[in-house]
Amino acid sequence: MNIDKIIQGKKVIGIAGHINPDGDCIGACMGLYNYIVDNFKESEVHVYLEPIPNIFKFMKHSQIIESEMTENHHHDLFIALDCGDTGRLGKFSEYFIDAKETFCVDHHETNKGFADNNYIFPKASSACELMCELVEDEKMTKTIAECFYTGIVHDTAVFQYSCTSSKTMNIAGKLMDKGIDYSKIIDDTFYTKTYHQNQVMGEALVRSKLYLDGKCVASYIDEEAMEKYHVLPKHLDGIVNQLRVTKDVKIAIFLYELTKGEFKVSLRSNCDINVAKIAVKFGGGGHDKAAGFSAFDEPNEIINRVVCEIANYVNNDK
Ligand SMILES: [Mn+2]
Repeated sequence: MNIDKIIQGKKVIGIAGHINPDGDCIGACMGLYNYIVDNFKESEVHVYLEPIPNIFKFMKHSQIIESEMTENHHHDLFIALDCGDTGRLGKFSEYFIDAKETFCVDHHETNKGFADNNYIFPKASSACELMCELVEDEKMTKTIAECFYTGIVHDTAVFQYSCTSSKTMNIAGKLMDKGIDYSKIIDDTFYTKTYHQNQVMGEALVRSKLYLDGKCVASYIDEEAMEKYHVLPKHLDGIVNQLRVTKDVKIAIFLYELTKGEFKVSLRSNCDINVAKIAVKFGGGGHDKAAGFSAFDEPNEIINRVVCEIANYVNNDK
């Protein structure tokens, strides 16, 4: 499949990613935006995303992102990136439903192919890896490569997760050949944390508890702790990954209070247990090694319910 054929001749194009946008979804949206404005000058393009973290604002033209539906746009083509279903588009699903033609590029196992045309490969590391397959290599500028590289780095946790394939590495190598400052992208967007972010991570680690004979670890950060350390939910990236690398732990659970009383639950697996299946049981979704859902309850109640569910799997796992 070639994305040029899908874009060709479309006057008004909308691009959107999932709610709580991460590096992969932002990188895919901005890489595609830059690709279209460079090569399809007759098209008008809009990118719709909730406000993005400052670390991703280095991506060229990220200031054009529209976070509100101020005007009633009608699109000839609407492209959903890194979204498993229309619900993940949040309010922008209205634009998707209204569009003349739709296209979806995604790597979520739970994606049933909700667009007119779909490019869905659950084995791909990231939506950005799939975008690299869809665009024409000679039209890939350094600017576009920076966006897609950022997405791959974030969804693989710097080529660490098992979703990283030799294909991922080859694509990343091609992006490096475009002259991007890859170590700066990795440091500035992935590893660098503020003092307060490090402190709240410390708090989450101190609070963490082991379950199921040490095969499972869980922790949470509520509003009170976020206030104490002057951080917001979007500043808690990386905590669940640190929990995950606890020795002998197979599954890590991390909760944070998204809005009053509502917790976002992140699950990470180090083994054959598919956490997407567990997340789906609680109304969420994701990938086999990284998944999540939202729940309204006391954090310890939620943890107990998830641990009970995991117990069914842990005993059968090698
Ligand atoms: Mn992704």
